Amino acid sequence: MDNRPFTFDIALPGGIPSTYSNHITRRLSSMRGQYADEETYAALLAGGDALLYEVYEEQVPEKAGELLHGISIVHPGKVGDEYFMTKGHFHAEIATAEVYYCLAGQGVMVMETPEGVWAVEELRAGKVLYVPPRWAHRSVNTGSEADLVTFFVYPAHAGHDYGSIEKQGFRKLIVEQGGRPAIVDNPRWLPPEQR
Ligand code: S6P
Ligand code: ZN
Repeated sequence: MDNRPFTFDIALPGGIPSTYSNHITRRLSSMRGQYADEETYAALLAGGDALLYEVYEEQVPEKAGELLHGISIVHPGKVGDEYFMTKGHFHAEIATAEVYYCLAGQGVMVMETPEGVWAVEELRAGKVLYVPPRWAHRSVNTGSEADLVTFFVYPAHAGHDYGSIEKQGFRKLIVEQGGRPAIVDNPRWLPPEQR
């Protein structure tokens, strides 16, 4: 691709970009081992491979200096009492940050460092979230009907490291309790010195 400036539109209050070169879809089957309620996960999967989230990206060269950006859409739903969410990752180049801007919906970003320091921040339309270098991040849709739509931008050489999150998940889970989202401990999570 050439390196001329380019523009694109995203219909507000949160839609699909008018142009994009990459569309990533993630279904229930790609989240094996990620939801705490494994029985409900297996039962849901037996009934069909639901589409959990989608990413629309405009591709740029994946090298330092470039910025990758696009739209992430997490659909509403739950596995047991745990809300639909992204897999979550560290950046492979761990010292790279990311900015999210929430365009529509309700949710949270679950984050943690390799040392196990954690944070959960609310996402709602209009909210900007800065994910600092070294913080793994996962978007969770806590809405009952609407998509959670965010615009993201991060260094194009950052890459994705899914490994440690796939093994044991994040330290905190986001579950529905009494009709509201709650932050609870992940029983599978171990501190770094016990892994
Ligand atoms: C990339 C950025 C987002 C996520 C997307 C899907 O650094 O954080 O584009 O890739 O939200 O999440 P995941 O964890 O499946 O890549
Ligand atoms: Zn990221």
